[in-house]
Amino acid sequence: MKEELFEKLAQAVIDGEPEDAVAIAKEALAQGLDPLECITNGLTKGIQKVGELFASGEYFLPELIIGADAMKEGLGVLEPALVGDQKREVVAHVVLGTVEGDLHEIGKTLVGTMLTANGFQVKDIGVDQPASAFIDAVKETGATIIGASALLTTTMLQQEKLIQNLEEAGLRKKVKVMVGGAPVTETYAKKIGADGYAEDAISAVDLAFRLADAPE
Ligand code: B1M
Repeated sequence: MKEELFEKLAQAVIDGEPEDAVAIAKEALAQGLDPLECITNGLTKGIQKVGELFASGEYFLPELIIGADAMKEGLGVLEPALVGDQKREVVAHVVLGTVEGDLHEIGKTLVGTMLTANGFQVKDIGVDQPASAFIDAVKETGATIIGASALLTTTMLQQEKLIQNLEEAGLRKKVKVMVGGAPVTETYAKKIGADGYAEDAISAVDLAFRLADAPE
């Protein structure tokens, strides 16, 4: 039953059916399924398949867009269940965004939701954000962690630029930088001088706790 609902969620994304994604996500929650499992084993599996079909030339940009829409609508139902309404002390302030030239928002937003659910105060500055926007947000919020997401091999170079600009602004020692996104690797993160790399939203939370030097 559980597996069947995960498959239906994935299929709604593959078919680009936002209404189905919403209805199935609601049904899954009503049945008491874990929202994170629904995201990772359902919606994410679906969007990965959409990515594969796009890469192999079977899907084109419109399918990519409607698949992402279906995923976002499903997340709209599941993410609030993830965060809950628990009140607790702020672990650390985080500025989170997708780097300049990059419009991919789903993974970044999921990382933000998971951080929020775990007690971080997250300022999500959105997608296609230049280094200066991250720096302005750090100055505004006093954040001690920056999270920079990149989904394209071309835009991951902006993560390095961000670190260089932080140095130039005299902020590098005050702020830890975590990087992530599909093409990013641990090796690349080390090469550009980031403080950490996380493969997915769950490990991003573990990493943020380490960077904040706080107990989980
Ligand atoms: Co785009 N796209 N896309 N796309 N897209 C990819 C990334 C691609 C791999 C597809 C493919 O060819 N198989 C490919 C990149 C190739 C490359 O550079 N190597 C690609 C391409 C080529 C493009 C365009 C150039 C297509 C075109 O126009 N011809 C274009 C670029 C636009 C731009 O950004 N300037 C483009 C556009 C789009 C859409 C706008 C249509 C849409 C995004 C919609 C949106 O976000 N609102 C889209 C989508 C949906 C994808 C795929 C299919 C799915 C991305 C996604 O949402 N995944 C993607 C294929 C793929 O990744 N398999 C693809 C689900 C999400 C939960 O996972 O984002 O990986 P992900 O995030 C994960 C981890 O990476 C990690 O945690 C998340 C949760 O587990 N993570 C972090 C992410 N950020 C993190 C930050 C952290 C830590 C962890 O710390 C700060």
